[in-house]
Amino acid sequence: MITTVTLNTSIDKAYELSEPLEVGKVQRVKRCVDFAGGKGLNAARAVRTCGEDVVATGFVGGNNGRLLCHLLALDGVEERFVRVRSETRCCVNVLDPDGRSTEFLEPGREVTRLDVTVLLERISQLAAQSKVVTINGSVPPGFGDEDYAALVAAVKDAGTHVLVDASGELLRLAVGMLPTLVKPNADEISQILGHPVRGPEEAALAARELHGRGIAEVVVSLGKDGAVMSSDAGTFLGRAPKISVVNPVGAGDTMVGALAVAMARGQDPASQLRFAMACASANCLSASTGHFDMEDARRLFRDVSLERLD
Ligand code: TA6
Repeated sequence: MITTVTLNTSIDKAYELSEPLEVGKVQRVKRCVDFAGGKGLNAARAVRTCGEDVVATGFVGGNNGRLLCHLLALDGVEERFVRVRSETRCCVNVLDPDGRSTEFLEPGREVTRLDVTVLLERISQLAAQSKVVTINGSVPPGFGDEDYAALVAAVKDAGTHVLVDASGELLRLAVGMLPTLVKPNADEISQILGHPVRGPEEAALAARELHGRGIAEVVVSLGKDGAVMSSDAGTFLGRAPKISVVNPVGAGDTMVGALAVAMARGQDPASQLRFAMACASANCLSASTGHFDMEDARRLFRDVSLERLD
């Protein structure tokens, strides 16, 4: 089983426009679809699509929380959320006719100390039953740095692999806890290291630097330029075939879900990267946020190139 932790869940609203987005104008949305969102739920759907058992946990509350659980049930994902009094947020992804995506991410609503205590207990229980736990995305107000460190520690204490997809101070905190894997993008890892990271070569050096601190696998996603991974097995550059992107939102989250699947299946790091890139690319072919067709992933897998850099 794989558990995904989404502390800041969201009703993700995808707005499809018939005209380009214009600030200051009134624009009618051609098509609007709601998804159970938050990075860990995109990852959970990816795990489910790959055919592995997955449980989603984190915080949900209010009417949005009830809608999110309903949408997640339709996705076939089991949930063990902690119910809180505050309302689950919304995030809006505006899709231009040319495929450009503009996201508006709400901050999330406050959780209480009791909510945090219940969540940490839930994590310990689920981690003991899981091969891999992923911790994805931002945190709501009321969930402090020490709580985040305790969350990573609870998974490690259960002897379970922990994959973290975070940014800014949360990523810095997670790196200090030496998780099994982190998956920053180039901007996120440059923030941690304090210097710019541009392109595959610099990303490889950055990944090696974090790996050298004791993180078993460091994956740096590079968007259309692919992704690099540094591990004890070596450093690899994965490139996906060129595709016509429909909706890129959730591709990074799908990558994390697929990395968790490949790790749970005992695949070696290079195979994990190749599988994850195929799934992330397949995600970009789907109009639905954080969804992909396994047949697309299998077809794309054959064309993902993997180059060993050291
Ligand atoms: O990566 C896409 C996405 O998961 C959106 O679906 C939206 O939920 C957003 O990220 C949430 O990001 P955050 O960093 O606030 O957890």
